[in-house]
Amino acid sequence: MITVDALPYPFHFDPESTAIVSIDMQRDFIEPGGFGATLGNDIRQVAAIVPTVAALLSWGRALGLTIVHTREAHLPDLSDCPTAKRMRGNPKIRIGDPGPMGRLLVRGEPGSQIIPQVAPLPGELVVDKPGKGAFYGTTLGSMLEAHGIHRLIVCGVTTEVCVQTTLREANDRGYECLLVEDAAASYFPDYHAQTVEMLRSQGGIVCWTAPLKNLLPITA
Ligand code: TIU
Repeated sequence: MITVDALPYPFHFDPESTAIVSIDMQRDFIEPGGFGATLGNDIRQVAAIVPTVAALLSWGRALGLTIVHTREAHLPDLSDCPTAKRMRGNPKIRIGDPGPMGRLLVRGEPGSQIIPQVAPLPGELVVDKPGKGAFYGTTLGSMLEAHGIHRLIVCGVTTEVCVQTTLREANDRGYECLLVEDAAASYFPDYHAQTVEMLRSQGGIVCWTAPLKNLLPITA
């Protein structure tokens, strides 16, 4: 077992049973004109973590971890998008509508593609998810089971929405999870900080947290 200096206490993992899950690092959340921007958000907050996520993925690849990428993206006929989700808020364009990067939050459209700096390499797992959590409506659970994965090292966007929902889903399914604090971001820095604090409170009620610098010294 490898030990990471983490909060609220050290996190242990072995490379064979651990996956990095990189959540929704797609153009729709990070680039101008995407879903995140249409909701009125300042995308600079989330774009800032791209180099940190890239460094985390490089570290995980060198260590031989399983790498999973998720994308929040609906079927082209929107049959997996509840009307309630599509109608929520008051955006200029809605899920499925044409935008500067193709149809918003739809599978296969340019906006649903993971940005090049943190894109999947051949052989890495990619999960399209209709919800905020990566387990809901996907085969992620069975994929992880097939790979013998029991621990998840999690990064991506946004901390209090898809990252937090995925961590809670994973926790309820028995996975031990480490959130890499500076490899996750919210459009709202305060929400990020509060979510990190909340998740690791009460003795790590949902997960452990650590900054990337605590992982990088660990080498194969
Ligand atoms: N709006 C927001 O903060 N996030 C999302 O809608 N999806 C993800 O977090 N990926």
